[in-house]
Amino acid sequence: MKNSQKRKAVVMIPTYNERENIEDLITEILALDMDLSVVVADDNSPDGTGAIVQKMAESDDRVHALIRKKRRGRGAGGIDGFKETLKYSPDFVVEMDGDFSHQPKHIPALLETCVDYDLVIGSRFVKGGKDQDRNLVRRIITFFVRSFIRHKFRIPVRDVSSGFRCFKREVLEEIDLDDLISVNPSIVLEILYKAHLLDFTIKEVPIEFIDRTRGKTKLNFLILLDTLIMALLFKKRYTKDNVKRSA
Ligand SMILES: Nc1nc2c(ncn2[C@@H]2O[C@H](COP(=O)(O)OP(=O)(O)O)[C@@H](O)[C@H]2O)c(=O)[nH]1
Ligand SMILES: [Mg+2]
Repeated sequence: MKNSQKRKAVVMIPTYNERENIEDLITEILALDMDLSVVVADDNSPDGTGAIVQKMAESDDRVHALIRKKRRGRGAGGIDGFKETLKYSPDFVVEMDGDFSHQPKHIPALLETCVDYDLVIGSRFVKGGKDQDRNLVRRIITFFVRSFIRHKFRIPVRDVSSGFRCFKREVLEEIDLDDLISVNPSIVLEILYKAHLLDFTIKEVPIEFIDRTRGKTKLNFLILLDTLIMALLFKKRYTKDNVKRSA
């Protein structure tokens, strides 16, 4: 038995309108031969995603539905989702999207590597990683956003915007989830940046990112702009001296 398999991990999935994906995704995650449970942080999706998860939770105590009614957003939902996972005292917390872009088959490698590192990023841009071809406009935009951010933040990570990752519980406890300013997807970078300033060890493992085939992306120009503005704000907000472990 591998090291990570003896330990308990909770998978946290923020969702908004993932009705076509969520049940199959949870089923695939739970079919992995590991001690996993799942927390879905759903923003009261109009398409009924939350109800699907609640129904699964009734018959499987590894499934937990957190239905949020206030302050919708990928970031706000993720923060509450993380807080919920900590209630189950996991050794590890895996974060992933609910649209199959992040494939459950990569979870074992994330967990295994997280035995030796505090934070493990599922990365498209290390050897062996893949980013499925998306439309040219989106690739150009994200290329520039990522280059800008890597340059500005100087984090030794190639895939700074990857939301497929695994934390040792201590990282989430010490990062102070009540002291984060992102409401939207910039949360991914904000948490990574804080973890970096707190000197947690970070490792990337390759993943193959595939485009969603069901449901719609929530990314749009406004969200992208929000991400850039928030990034500039928290770059100013946090320094090595003022970011302290909250434990
Ligand atoms: N809780 C919550 N989850 C969200 C929200 N917006 C997006 N998500 C989820 O965040 C993940 C990534 O979103 P997605 O639209 O696929 O963005 P993309 O992968 O950048 O195209 C998916 O699981 C979404 O369902 C939101 O407002 N609240
Ligand atoms: Mg997606």
